[in-house]
Amino acid sequence: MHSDYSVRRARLALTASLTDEILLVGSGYSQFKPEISDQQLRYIAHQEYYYLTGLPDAIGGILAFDPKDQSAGRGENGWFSFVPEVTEADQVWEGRTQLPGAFLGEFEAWFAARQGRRVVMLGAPVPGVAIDEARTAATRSAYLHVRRRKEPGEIDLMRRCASKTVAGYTAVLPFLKAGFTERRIQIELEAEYFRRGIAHTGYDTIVGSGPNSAVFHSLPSLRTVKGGEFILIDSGAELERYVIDVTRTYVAGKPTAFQRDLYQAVQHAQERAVDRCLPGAEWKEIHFSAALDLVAGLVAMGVMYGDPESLVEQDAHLLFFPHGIGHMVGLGVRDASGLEPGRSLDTRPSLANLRMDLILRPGYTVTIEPGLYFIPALLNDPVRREKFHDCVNWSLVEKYLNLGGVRLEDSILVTTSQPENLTRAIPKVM
Ligand SMILES: [Mn+2]
Repeated sequence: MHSDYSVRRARLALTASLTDEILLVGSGYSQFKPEISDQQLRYIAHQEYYYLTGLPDAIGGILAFDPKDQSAGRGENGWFSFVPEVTEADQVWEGRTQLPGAFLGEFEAWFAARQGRRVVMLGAPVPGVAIDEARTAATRSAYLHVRRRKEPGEIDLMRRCASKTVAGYTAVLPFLKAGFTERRIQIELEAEYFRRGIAHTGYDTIVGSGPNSAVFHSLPSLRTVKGGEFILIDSGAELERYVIDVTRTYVAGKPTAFQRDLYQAVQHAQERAVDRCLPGAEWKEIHFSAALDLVAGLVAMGVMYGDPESLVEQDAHLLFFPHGIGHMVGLGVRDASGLEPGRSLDTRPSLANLRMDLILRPGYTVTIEPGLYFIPALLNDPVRREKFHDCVNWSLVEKYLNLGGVRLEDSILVTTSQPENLTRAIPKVM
């Protein structure tokens, strides 16, 4: 992406409104594999650093800002970039080349010359530096808010991720049958991404068949799919650190009436939730409206009993929909979620898994991912069975305890008018 990072840095400097404090943004360190090995885990620069520099592999890099140097015209408007000095070994073993900027070894003197001043720290921690906790928290909150509205270049990258992901899901359709393993499905899906120039998936691909479709982070196993089982795939391609987040649920063969009803309940809730992604919308309301729609679906199916609104008020939806409706996505699969500036955390237990409390605005990219699951760990719990004795058709639940679940997830761009589903073209087949 060709982005003017200096504009982003200037915007942060303005937002942080620092007078005397030093701002440090750490890229973070690489990690060796926890074994006797000279191999390192894939390095992922902290997104708060990457957003300001575009440097994906400045290991240990520090971006520093001194507001006093800004007014004195030193550095690049007060900004200084310290990057690792590439050694011969780095060149020989890793093929690294020297990045522009000052060497990290010069940071100590730079920092010592500013001794005694308060430090605000973003990104990954810079070791050995004491920070002003309150100013750091406030600055991070303001920075997150600045990052939420996506620039055209960021949205363009997400569109390109989506088109590669369409190709992957399309290529895998012939393998969504009895007899193939979850691993084979992953292989066919990801091979298509890689053929199309993708270097990484946006997150570890989830493939869950049968009961595994109700395990949220079920990594692909050697389990062989049986006829009539759900196959849930949660996967998205990554380009230049930008990702989309998509889930589809399929059936190996012909769905039963019950599977179809469950699927349609989720699909209906998802469509309505997407339509609600309008500027000014409250995320919590989108979440609760979706919970209401899902519960209404379960009541219509005879899985739950009672008035949907009252069931949601009692948190009965958490039996079958125990996660949030979605989160921000873009620069990483967990992008700048969190709180609307000035808000404090809503501690209702039913919101424990909702990753943000925000008002939607044009340029925000969010996932909408309702799901309905039969999760034995929750549904076999005697406390829940007692508490919701009259709300649930427990004998029906008993019958479907191994069915798994359905989730449908798309990445949505909030605009000034109707929301745009960036991942609409990824096939939904039921
Ligand atoms: Mn997601």
